[in-house]
Amino acid sequence: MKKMKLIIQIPCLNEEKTLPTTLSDLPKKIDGIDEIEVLIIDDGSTDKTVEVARQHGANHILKFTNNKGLAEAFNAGVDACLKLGADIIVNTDGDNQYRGEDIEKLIRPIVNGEADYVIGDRQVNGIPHFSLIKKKLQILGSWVVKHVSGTDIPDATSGFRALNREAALRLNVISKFSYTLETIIQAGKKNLALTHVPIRTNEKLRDSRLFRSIPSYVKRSILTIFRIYTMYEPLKTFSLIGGGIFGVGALVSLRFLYFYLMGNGGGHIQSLILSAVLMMIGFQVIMIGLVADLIGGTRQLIEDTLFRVKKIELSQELNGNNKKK
Ligand SMILES: Nc1nc2c(ncn2[C@@H]2O[C@H](COP(=O)(O)OP(=O)(O)O)[C@@H](O)[C@H]2O)c(=O)[nH]1
Ligand SMILES: [Mg+2]
Repeated sequence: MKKMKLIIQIPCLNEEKTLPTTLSDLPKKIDGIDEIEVLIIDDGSTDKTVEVARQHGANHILKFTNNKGLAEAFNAGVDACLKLGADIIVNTDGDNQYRGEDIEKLIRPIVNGEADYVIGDRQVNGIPHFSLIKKKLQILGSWVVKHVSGTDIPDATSGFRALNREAALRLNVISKFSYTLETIIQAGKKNLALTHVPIRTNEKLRDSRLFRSIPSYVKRSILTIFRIYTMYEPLKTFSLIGGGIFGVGALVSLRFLYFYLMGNGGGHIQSLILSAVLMMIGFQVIMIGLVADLIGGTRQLIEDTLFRVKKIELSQELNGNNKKK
């Protein structure tokens, strides 16, 4: 049977204080897994994250010269894991928020061949150190993501996730802020086998760096969801917006028609102009949707090509590595 290799990746921004605990908590052995390695992605930390990671047994370190953001770190990590021959990739946080022992539970659906992508569900409602507003926002956000992606993931912003090679090769993160929402929507739209398992969280060791202020967090999340949804459902999105504008225009024109038939059309030329303008704009927006839909078709082909190119690249790279050995 083929050997199974698990790589645990941890994106880090200045985590020298909490990284030792996080690393020592990671499992050394899991049933059904032959090798476990750890990859640290250091996103331009200005503290001793890299030294600490080395001292505490990280097998691989990917170091960015400057801060590029969590989404890019996640991407680069997944890419590196694939090149290192990972069959399963687990992402966890450097602040010891998640529990190493839950990794076994998290990867089980993948090991059993039942899922491509597994999200750890923190059961946000029960976390004592989350404020009420943070809980409500997480739940509302997850609800939106559920509907937009057509999946049933209860905790969309969880950073505790596992993916197999198929998912790792298929998902292409493009947003800058965070990979969490985007990869769920993509996985849903690309029909990957997505599932979730309940996990526990540890007490908070420091404040969240991603959830700095509520308005900025909400704004960025809404933008990400809208953008990724539109990317995969351009015609629906634009038709809805265009249809709405056109509909308002049509109602205004009905109003004009009513006055016109009552013999009082002359006094309502403004309504006529407004309705014509609205209907034209609405129609144009729908047409833009058609164009976006055509571009979306091209994107699908490009993504498929990318998938195949990555596979070829990886098979060459892995063969090369084996020969060197
Ligand atoms: N690569 C990268 N990682 C980050 C950045 N900000 C936070 N992180 C990491 O992302 C993970 C989650 O961040 P955290 O501040 O705990 O946010 P939380 O998920 O809301 O608790 C941690 O491992 C951080 O080190 C960043 O700008 N770049
Ligand atoms: Mg955290």
